[in-house]
Amino acid sequence: PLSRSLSMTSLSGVLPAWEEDELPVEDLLLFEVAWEVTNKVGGIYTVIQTKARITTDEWGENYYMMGPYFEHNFKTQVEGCEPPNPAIRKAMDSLIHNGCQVHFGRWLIEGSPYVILFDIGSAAWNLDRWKGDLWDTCNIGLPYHDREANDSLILGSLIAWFFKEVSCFLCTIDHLGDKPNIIGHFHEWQAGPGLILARSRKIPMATVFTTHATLLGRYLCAGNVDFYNNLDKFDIDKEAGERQIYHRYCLERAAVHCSHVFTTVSQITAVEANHMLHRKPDVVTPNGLNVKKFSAMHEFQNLHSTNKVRIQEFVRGHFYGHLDFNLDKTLFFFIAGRYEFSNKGADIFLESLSRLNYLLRVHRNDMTVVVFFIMPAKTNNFNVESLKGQAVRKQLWDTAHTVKEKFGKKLYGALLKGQIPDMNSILDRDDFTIMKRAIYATQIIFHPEFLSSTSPLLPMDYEDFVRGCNLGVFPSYYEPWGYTPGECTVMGIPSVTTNLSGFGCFMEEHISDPAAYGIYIVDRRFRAPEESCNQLTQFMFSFCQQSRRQRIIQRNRTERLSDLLDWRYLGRFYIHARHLALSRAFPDKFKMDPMAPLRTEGFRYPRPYSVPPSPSASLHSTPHHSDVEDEDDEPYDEDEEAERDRLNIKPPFVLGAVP
Ligand code: U2F
Ligand code: UDP
Ligand code: G6P
Repeated sequence: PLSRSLSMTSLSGVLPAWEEDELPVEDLLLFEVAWEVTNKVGGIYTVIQTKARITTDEWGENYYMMGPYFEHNFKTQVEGCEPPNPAIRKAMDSLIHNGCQVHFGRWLIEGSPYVILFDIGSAAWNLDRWKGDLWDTCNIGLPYHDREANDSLILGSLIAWFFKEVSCFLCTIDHLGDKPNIIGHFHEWQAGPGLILARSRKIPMATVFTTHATLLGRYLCAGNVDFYNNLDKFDIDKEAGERQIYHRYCLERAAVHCSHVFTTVSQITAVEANHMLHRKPDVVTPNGLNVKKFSAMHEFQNLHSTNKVRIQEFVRGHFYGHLDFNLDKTLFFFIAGRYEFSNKGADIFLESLSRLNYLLRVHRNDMTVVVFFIMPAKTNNFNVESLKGQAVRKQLWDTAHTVKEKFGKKLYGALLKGQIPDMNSILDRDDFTIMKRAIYATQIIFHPEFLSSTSPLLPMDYEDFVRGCNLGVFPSYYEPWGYTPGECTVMGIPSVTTNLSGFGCFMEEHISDPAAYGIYIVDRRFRAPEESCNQLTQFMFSFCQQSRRQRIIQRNRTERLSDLLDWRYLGRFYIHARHLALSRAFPDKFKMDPMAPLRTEGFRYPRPYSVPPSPSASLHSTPHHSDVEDEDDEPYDEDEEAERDRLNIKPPFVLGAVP
């Protein structure tokens, strides 16, 4: 959803150029397999969908995505058509003649990639036989009740069968030994069986397996375990068994070990995979975005402004009757993602907010912070009242009651003694604290659904909402990559991330002074939770102390990092992985220097030109420092700073050297 624009400006000269030998794509067929092709479940959908365009640009008609067929998804997202390639037509026919449904079309997203979708239900009658095959080939048994694992086996069996047919057909038309070679790129354990079966049947193809998280890592972290300090101590077979995921973990581990090239989405997940799956990834393939560049430099600032007005309207309605704060001096923070309370760091966020509240009060800061929790949680039914009336008002009502009771008792006591009580001391500090807390609590808004423009509560699309906010806060504990802060970045919205998230580590590695660019990285690796909370509080507090002008300048800087997250830059890691897989599967035909270093290592974005050398000073260092919130409200033209930053980088970077 981030980008629909086809007119893109070229990438800035800041990023390192990297020449990978071009693959003869006209003599190759690339298949990318994932459960989330045309099927939104979580973050893998974002990967597949945003990457489509650069891949079709490179591969044209020789690129196919494969996944499960669901009627609704097909009807709403795919335009059915005839496969242009006879090998694919033949392979599909072969499955169809054996009673399995396979659908072909163009996925209606940017790049319009071809998709081949397999109807799981139509092939389910083979399940028992295929379970037997899986057992015979690799001794992995799937339990009767695990629907997800059974479905992944059906999909995998169909896909391995399909590959077999394609490769047989290619052999029959091959006269001079010049038949196209096949590359299969499989994502996550649900795509694992296809890879395992294709390899065990010795189908001639190069394979890549990418994992976006490890099963065990996710389970262990969600279970309140000190994960990162004990990576090498877990008895992984036992842990998997105790969590009833032993068979899934076996599928994952087998796919990892069967692939020619194994990749993970971040360095931190690479380390995790080495311990949880016992293979060190060959390549790290970070997640990119399809970045939309506006022709007008300040368009994203204007969008911030217009969407902020919409959020302000919502807040006005939400706090109707008790809106005792100035909306012009109000900042909007938010967290969004799956409702994994501690994995996503909602726990330390809440704690830090209460500390922030304290700091804002003791420093008599006149800013108000309104915080949104956008997380799909269980709801019975929801309407405006359920949020506005029930939850929020009830809490205020309860507090008022408690205080009223206490007040009444004291008043009664005084009257009994024939006195009129001192009104200044009738309520003590604690009473004020509960009242403040209740008022404060009303400034957290929990939105138990993902956003949509048709929602009756906050009718905005997620992208518009993000644009209207001031800061995204994502203090995750378990986060192999984490798309949400990256999405903020390309929209020019500052965000908080951690050094336990793939994204946070990536930014830390490639930016000299991330905070100056609006990327705040909480240390959750080398500090106790208590200290991480304090650090997060400090980040938020400093953010609140910035003037409007400083925020505008910071947004400009944030947006300048977009190129680093663009698939046009990050897609090269996929290119590298495919090349490596070909060189391992077909060493006679595809050569590659096994020692060739990844040429982006050591690259770093320099500190913005206008920021003094000390990082601690960076927050307040802007070309025209101003403490006055409303002074000079027009967007600061930062083109000059951007240009100077670019010119200052000569040469853009030195290979292998960290400045
Ligand atoms: C990784 O994220 P994933 O999307 O793979 O995480 P999963 O837990 O496997 O899938 C998302 C889950 O969220 C649920 C959905 C899935 O179980 O049913 N869900 C939901 O219940 N309601 C919704 O509206 C949306 C989702 C990884 F963890 C990230 O760090 C990476 O960024 C990502 C991409 O590499 O892969
Ligand atoms: N998201 C969304 N609507 C919302 C909130 C979030 O579509 O209201 C999307 C967000 O844009 C991001 C994804 O949900 O692409 C979450 O991905 P992330 O990598 O942060 O976490 P994952 O769910 O993959 O662990
Ligand atoms: C954009 C607009 C400005 C507006 C500002 C608000 O930069 O172009 O006109 O003043 O947003 O920024 P703030 O950080 O206060 O939400």
